[in-house]
Amino acid sequence: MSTQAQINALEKALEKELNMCQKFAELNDIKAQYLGKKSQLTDLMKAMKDSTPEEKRELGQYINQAKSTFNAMIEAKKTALEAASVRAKLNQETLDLSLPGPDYTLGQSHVLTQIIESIEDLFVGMGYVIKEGPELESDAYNFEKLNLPKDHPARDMQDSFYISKHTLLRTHTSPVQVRTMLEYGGKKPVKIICPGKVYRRDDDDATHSHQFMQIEGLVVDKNTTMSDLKGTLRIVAEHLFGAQREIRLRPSYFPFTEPSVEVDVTCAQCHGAGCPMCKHTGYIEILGAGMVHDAVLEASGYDPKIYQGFAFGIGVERLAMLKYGIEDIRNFYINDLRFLKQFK
Ligand code: FA5
Repeated sequence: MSTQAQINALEKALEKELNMCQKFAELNDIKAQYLGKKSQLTDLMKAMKDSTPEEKRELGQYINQAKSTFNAMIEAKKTALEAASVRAKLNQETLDLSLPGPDYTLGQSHVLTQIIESIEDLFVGMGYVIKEGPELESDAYNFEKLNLPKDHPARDMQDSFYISKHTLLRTHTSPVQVRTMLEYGGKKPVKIICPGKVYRRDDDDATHSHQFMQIEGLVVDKNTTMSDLKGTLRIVAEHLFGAQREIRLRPSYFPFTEPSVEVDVTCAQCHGAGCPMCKHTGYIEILGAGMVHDAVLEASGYDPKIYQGFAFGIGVERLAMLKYGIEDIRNFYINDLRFLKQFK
């Protein structure tokens, strides 16, 4: 049989085998059988060695042509097998779009975060800048520069957790007043609020916690007056509680403000009649405030003859309790989802 005839026969045989082949593994065997070292095509190549140069050229051409034809046939089969396998997989994985999806629960911010964000929005809208300060604070910033020298009796108002002789967990957010005024270098006006955690050695009860949150506010400028403070506090109270809840300013004492006031809002529980939640006073205290003391302005680089300021420190938990009528401050910290989910 001529070489050409043998090649034709091989091609037919290959075609037949490929038609029957259903698996990739079989395809590899077929390739070895028709194109490998022990294939008939290789035998034909070897047999060429006894031919004349003329015949060699002609036979070589046939054989090379056959090689690329066989390769192309095998590759085509490979592509067809791959496509069939993808089709089969897709058929298996069809989605049933009518099935209900998994039941995800959408979380929400903690109620205290919601209150803080709402107050931040209010103040940013009035041109205030939001500042932060460290929770681990120096005695100098927490007390001394706020007109509370060492051994001053008013330090007893805020029992503290000392970490070392000069370092404590801040008892209020007021040190951020000092930090900001020093940062501004006594030259430009200040208009900031500062939310954050504070710590005191208070005994925990329905309205006191050893760790709670405050929002400090500070405005320093020329011609700042007590009526600016009062107007600002009224805006805060109306923003949170609406116009119908009463606020009252009580004269008070803070070493870092003069004059000083404490601001109370009518109790959410009894609306002013008196109940255990408000200790039968009808009001709950929400913040301390006042005009920044000259000594504090001076210690922070501001000349009190040119600049005046007002400041306030809001208790965030107390605000939330008043807003939503929550009876016990400890509810905020115990992570009971039944409680937290109410504030979506
Ligand atoms: C202060 O902390 C002052 N730094 C506030 C201030 C700032 C006055 C600027 C003047 C100028 P006071 O100790 O009253 O003040 O605390 C402020 C508010 O924090 C209180 O009105 C109350 O709402 C809240 N608060 C105080 N102690 C606790 C506590 N143990 N648990 C929860 N909230 C508290």
